[in-house]
Amino acid sequence: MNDSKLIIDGLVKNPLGLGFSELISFKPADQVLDVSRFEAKKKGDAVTLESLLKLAEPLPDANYLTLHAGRDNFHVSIPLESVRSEGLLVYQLHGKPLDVSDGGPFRFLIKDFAACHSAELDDCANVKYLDRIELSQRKGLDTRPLTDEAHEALHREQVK
Ligand SMILES: Nc1nc2c(c(=O)[nH]1)N[C@H]1C(S)=C(S)[C@@H](COP(=O)(O)O)O[C@H]1N2
Ligand SMILES: [Mo]
Repeated sequence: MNDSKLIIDGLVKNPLGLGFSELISFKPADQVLDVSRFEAKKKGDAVTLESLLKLAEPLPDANYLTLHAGRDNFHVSIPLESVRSEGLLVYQLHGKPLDVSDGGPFRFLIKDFAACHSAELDDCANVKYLDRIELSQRKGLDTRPLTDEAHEALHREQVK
């Protein structure tokens, strides 16, 4: 049994904790099957960020969305408006919760992401082991590497 919950909190009307069983019962229009069509190397099925936000109801002063991965202390903060229609939450592969080896149980994915280190919505913002989405007025924690050296080191660390 996988009972991990994804928390959505901060500047929202309805703070949420959602698990596999809730996500799998989202309606078909909110489901995005087979994310490999956006980028061949990513895999699994997702729900749209928009469907999560519809439930959580961000407050008017929520300007930033911060993606937290406690597992390896990785965090990314991006302007909410830029990611609203682009964000996906990957949560299953072949009908089972997404494995940690694939960045699960929850993995954020931007449909049209830029190359690492080239824009706000870059591959580095595709946060694995996501456990919390936090809405805030100002930019939140962002631990994406700033230099090419630090970025290369992070990528080396991630090679399985
Ligand atoms: N939790 C977590 N998510 C992460 C990272 C990380 O170090 N930890 N690295 C990021 C970076 S720098 C990149 S380029 C992508 C790589 O995704 P991939 O493993 O699917 O290629 O994951 C991003 N998500
Ligand atoms: Mo990256």
